[in-house]
Amino acid sequence: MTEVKLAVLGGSGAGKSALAVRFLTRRFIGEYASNAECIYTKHLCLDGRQIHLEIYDPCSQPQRGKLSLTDELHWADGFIIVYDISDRASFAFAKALLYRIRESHIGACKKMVESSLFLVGNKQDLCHMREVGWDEGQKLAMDNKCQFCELSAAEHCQEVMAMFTKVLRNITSNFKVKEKRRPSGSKSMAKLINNVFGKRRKSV
Ligand SMILES: Nc1nc2c(ncn2[C@@H]2O[C@H](COP(=O)(O)OP(=O)(O)OP(=O)(O)O)[C@@H](O)[C@H]2O)c(=O)[nH]1
Ligand SMILES: [Mg+2]
Repeated sequence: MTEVKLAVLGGSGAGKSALAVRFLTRRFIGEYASNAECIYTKHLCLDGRQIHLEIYDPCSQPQRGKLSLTDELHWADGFIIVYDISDRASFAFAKALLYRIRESHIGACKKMVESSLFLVGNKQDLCHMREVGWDEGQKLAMDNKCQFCELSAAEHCQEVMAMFTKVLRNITSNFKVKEKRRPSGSKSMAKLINNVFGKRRKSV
């Protein structure tokens, strides 16, 4: 069983919970509790490999102020950074998050970090209220060498499934490279960090 930890980060109201819930249940509910962070867990099979997935969905993140992500950065194997295409402030927040993640991984294998990052422009169905151009999202992703897509958690079930699957595939192929390089040792440290970084858990 491969354990994968994925953090969905972004500004308040960008659609983090909507995306996570869409992937886990294939449903869009409309309103999601935002006063508590949680970790959803799910077992799935990807390319014949059994995966125990944990998705961290934080509660509302202030768009201003100090961006402290130390716990998340240690915990997660990959990140989905979400912004709302109809909210420029959320794009600025996504930019700051990307910068913070990349900066914290200086020294680590760059390619692995880049391939486990996905920038998502959510709420594409609100394109009549668009404040962030597709090309701006694409450029930010290119500058940070991460993957990018625009979609709508509300309307695009298949796109959401495909985006999560792509991230998971990249993360598990990173694991394969790591396994070859370092056969043991990292698991217990990950568990230790996980214990310190205890969160409310939900099974879906
Ligand atoms: N039109 C539209 N609304 C969306 C979409 N995704 C989410 N929303 C709405 O945007 C609002 C915020 O969505 P959430 O998923 O709660 O956003 P969040 O990033 O988890 O917000 P916090 O937990 O408060 O930080 C809700 O009213 C959702 O129904 C989308 O693709 N299209
Ligand atoms: Mg939320």
